[in-house]
Amino acid sequence: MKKRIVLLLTLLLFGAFATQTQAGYVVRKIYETGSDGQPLTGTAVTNLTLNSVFPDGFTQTQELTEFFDAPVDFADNYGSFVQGYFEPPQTGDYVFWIASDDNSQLWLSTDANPENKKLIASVGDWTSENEWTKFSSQKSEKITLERGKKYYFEVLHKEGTGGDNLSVGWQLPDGTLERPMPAYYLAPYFPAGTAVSIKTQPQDIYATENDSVVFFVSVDGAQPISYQWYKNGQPIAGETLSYLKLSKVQLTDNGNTYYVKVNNTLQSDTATLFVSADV
Ligand SMILES: [Ca+2]
Ligand SMILES: [Ca+2]
Repeated sequence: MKKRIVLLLTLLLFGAFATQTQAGYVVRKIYETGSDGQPLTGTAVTNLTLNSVFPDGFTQTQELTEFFDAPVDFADNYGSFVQGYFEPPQTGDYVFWIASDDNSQLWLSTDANPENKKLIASVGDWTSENEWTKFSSQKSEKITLERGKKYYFEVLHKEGTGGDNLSVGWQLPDGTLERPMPAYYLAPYFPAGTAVSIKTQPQDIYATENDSVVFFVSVDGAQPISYQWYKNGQPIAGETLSYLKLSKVQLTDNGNTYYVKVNNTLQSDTATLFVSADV
């Protein structure tokens, strides 16, 4: 198992993402100033949400790429707010975790509609970065999600002083723990009516046989957004997420080409999978 993790990390670092730093993303809105023009003090989420600067008066934004893991020790006396969608890779029961300094809340909708969101996990104090098990409240109940559907979420976070961090992770139905969660499962929130455009194109991947790889596309625009991946010009049955995971690629896959059609009209660049022997 350890060897596989090292292989995967090596692949992530030197293979799949060697030519790009972005693998899906969400936007974190930062609120540094309250309605009185003073620093936004306090450690409670309500110090953010009950201030009239919320939600439109943010002072800067950050893109969380690669992982759902915000910069550590970014500042003091600020709030942060992330809206987006999870795209589950499997149908079944998921468990979510949130870790943060200071307080935070993770809200998840039963579908793509923000109105159906419910609080599923929270931090009422503080944790270290990626410290997932300090409080029982950090862990959600089991939640059944369907592959191919999008689930709206919100993360609310408030930093007072001292250390600060924020991250979200999950366990897949097959038991795989991804804490924090890779960003290719995430799509950013855009208001209804926002036109669809490709922000990051699929990139060539250089793999070794038996590696698992992920092609992905980052698309801006209002949901619902649909995807269909193609291999060597032919649609791949069931591959209708914003990312395409290929398990255990083989030498016979070397040279295969992949692209994705977004909303059945917008075609991405074509990326090539290169597979070399495991010597
Ligand atoms: Ca701080
Ligand atoms: Ca703190």
